[in-house]
Amino acid sequence: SEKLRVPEALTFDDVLLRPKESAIEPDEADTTTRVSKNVRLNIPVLSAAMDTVTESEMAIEMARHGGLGVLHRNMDIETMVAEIERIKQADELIIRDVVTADPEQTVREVDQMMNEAGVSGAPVVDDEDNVLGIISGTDIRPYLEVGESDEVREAMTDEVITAGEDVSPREALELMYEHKIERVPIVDEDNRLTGLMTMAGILQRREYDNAVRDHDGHLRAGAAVGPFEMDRAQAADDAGVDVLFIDCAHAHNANVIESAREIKAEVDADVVVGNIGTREAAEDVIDFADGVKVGIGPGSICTTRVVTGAGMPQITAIAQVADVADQHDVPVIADGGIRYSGDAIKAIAAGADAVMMGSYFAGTDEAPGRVITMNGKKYKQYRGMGSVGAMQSGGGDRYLKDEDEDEEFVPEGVEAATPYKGTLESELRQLVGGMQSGMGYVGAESIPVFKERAEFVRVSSAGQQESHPHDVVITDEAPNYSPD
Ligand code: RVP
Repeated sequence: SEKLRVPEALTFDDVLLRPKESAIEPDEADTTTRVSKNVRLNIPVLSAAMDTVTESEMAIEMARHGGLGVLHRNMDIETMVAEIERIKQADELIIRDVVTADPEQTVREVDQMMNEAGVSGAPVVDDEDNVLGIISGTDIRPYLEVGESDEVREAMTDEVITAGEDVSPREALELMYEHKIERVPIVDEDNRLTGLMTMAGILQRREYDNAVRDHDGHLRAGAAVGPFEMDRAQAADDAGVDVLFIDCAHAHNANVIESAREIKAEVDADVVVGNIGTREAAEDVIDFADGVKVGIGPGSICTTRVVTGAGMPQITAIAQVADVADQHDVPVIADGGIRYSGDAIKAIAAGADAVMMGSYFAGTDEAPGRVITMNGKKYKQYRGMGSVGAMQSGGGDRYLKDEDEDEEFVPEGVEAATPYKGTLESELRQLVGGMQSGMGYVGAESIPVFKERAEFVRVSSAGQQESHPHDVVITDEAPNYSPD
């Protein structure tokens, strides 16, 4: 029958990269890429918009290491705005939320205040924010012994070194070294306090030399919005988000596309549309999308394919979408199903510019939620946004069109646990290192070259068995491999 003349679709385990002549050392492979038309990343990696994966803590750490975190939308709009602001202020050189002291406060009060705020010094200002002095732990200590009810005015250093708004980090550091101080209040022309620069802040920022930042020097941030959530999109955009991700399990839908188009017209941020998994879907969004996201059912916690019978194996899905996206110079993000660094680089070989991952990061310290212990092993919670638990706390419309409270959900995801992994930084090092080695095997010095040069070979199930460790008993855990 005609019906049964069906095309083949492949996924990660069906293919391997064909090794090619190479003069590329893995650590020379350049991993910079684009996630959307106007946003570049230093590593081709995004953390998933899921409530057990990405909140501000994850997003900050992702951006510091060159990738992008996409905030989930199981939070109200105000919370999301606060989260975006937290990311944007994270590595701010000039602290705007300055803890200040009053000259009439007692030394004891200020000591307590600074302890509570977790700072070790504070500018002393009058009612009009004029800087009168600066007080630090060192100034206070002698008073705590003999006169803790003395006023700050007595204890503070009144010859304050301040700087203007336009001071560069280098100039500020020079001032600090020269005067042996650790913080410089920033003032306007009338000597009124507008901010504070600290040595710790400047030095910390230097550590993240691979960070991705916007034009103002703030870390890049992504956020998910429902296809019909114009209010959330506008609020996130006003808060300075760089990339908005239309978050829909099946974006190839006329209403979703129309609404995504309206959102795109209203915001400054780039708009990535997803998820899709076919050539035709790509064609229908490619005229306005700044990026497209691919993945119908590959996610580790996803049951879409078994519940609905629909889906598209991920390597084929990526390749189909990339065929269209390449012609329009629109970046492609491969979302879901990546278990190993090898899968991630295969996704790029199939045509993606970057990969989004959930389970890979859900077990890190930076993911929301706490570590649980089962049978002596440590885990963190990881759940699908289409699971009963996640939908009950707000994510329902990703999988259902109308959110009727009384109706029983038909979940398309499960609630699970994933092994606890430690810091995101070390996970990223393994992930990106493995991807770079893949680029080395193909002889590609950059992602665009790799996409051109990479070829697949088809793997049989015998070949797949051969790929994994076999005929041995693993005695020590590798940092980048765990048997399924
Ligand atoms: P994985 O990296 O395989 O854990 O997959 C993560 C992706 O799975 C997410 O980015 C999202 O596209 C998809 N997802 C999230 N929730 C669900 C679900 O409940 N079905 N699927």
